[in-house]
Amino acid sequence: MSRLIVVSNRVSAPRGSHSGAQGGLAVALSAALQEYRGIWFGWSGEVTDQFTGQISFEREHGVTTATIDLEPQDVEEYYDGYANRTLWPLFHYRVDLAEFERGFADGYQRVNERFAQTLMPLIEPDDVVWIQDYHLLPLGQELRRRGARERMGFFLHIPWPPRRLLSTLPVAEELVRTLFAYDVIGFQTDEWLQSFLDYVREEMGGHIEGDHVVLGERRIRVMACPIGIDAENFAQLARSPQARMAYRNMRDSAVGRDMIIGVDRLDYSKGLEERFLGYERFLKEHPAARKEVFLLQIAPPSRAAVESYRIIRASLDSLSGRVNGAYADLDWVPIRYVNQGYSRDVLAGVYRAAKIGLVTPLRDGMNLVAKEYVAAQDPEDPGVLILSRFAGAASQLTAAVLVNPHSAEEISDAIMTALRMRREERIERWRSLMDNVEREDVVWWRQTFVSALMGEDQALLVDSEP
Ligand code: GDG
Repeated sequence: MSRLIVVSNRVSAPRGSHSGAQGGLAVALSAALQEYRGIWFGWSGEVTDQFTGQISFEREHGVTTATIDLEPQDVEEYYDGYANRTLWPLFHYRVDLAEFERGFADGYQRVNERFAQTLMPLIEPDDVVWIQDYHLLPLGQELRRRGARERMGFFLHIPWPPRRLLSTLPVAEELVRTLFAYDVIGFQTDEWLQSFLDYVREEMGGHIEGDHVVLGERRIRVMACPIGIDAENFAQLARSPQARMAYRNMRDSAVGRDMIIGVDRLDYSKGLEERFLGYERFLKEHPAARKEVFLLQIAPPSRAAVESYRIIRASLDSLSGRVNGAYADLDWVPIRYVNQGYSRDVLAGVYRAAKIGLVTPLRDGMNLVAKEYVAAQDPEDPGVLILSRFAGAASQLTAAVLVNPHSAEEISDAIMTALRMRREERIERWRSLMDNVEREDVVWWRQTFVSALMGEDQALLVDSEP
């Protein structure tokens, strides 16, 4: 059987499949690596004065991780620079925030070469290589240049921008061309896939043949393969002792009011300002409903080295302060705004205690918080998910109350609709959401992608025909 080599910017060491602290993606990839006796390769998160290419191996719970340290300049140009100041904003439709600097592009290229150079000796014939996300777009090509002939796939976790937007990136075409080194490319949704195809067709003269795209000599498989969560595990987590305690604490502190929950990395793509403004509008338009609710926004800071993240943080501090200043009373604060992270089991209990899950990104590859909120609900008395139309998750979670996150009126109306929704309708919508979250879960995601990568999906399709 082939081994699987997973490559991502950072590696999260597996800490046991039921650990409350571990993220869903780490669980998913660890499970795949256990099954295929694989290696997970990436940056350790550590810096060193001089890049040596020395690999640190660790083995835990049946998974081998292999990590390298980077130089400070690498982190500045590749990670904080090209990945998070150029590609991230541009791919989230924020060309106004995207910084185009040759130094960033050079650093990005250099680190991708460093990844290729250190990874190459670890790859054995028959291995299958699966590369994750926008940090490593050209890695496949760098591996091919060094002689790799194994099957290689790439999965993009974030949106693919529309053609004309991507064209604003200097050397966009060269970057896109590197993707043709892969055998399979996966996107979260059909919308992102179509934008990619549009670019390849219109800007590069490629053409589409069924689920393949052809450019010159290269013919590669493309697919929409939405990522899911470990639904069963998350639903169990929501019933764990830690979660129950968090649930009770939240209920006690709510003193009979309904909680609206938001959980996001502090990122401008998540629509936090728009969410606060929508909620403020609700408070303004519905004075009688004011003290029935409060909004708990959990937003752990991220990418603090990047200026646009410091700006959004300051602006949220002031916006939450303004709303609370205008509406708070002796015994009530409309927004509880918390800038720290919590363990996954506590988070699960908090989701379960919330009457409304408010998920309003302006643009999001998928959004796993929406799925976690659904999985954590009590089937007898579920809460209501309000979800942005511009999250990848909206293409699957159509039974949510869908909103345009740019419209404060729509957010305000949706909160009112959710608060007044009868139990039968909440159960009906939740059942439909949960069916999807359970069916297209994270195991389905990785199996779908990996079988396409191994060229087994055609066989599976034939086998499953009556
Ligand atoms: C990228 C794409 C795509 C958040 N706060 C805490 C915490 N979290 C966890 C959530 C969730 C994860 O972080 C966030 O995942 P998202 O999917 O919402 O967003 P990104 O981080 O932007 O992820 C996204 C994803 O990749 C996967 O492909 O869905 O579109 O942007 O799991 O629960 N976890 C803990 N404490 C917190 O305070 N433990």
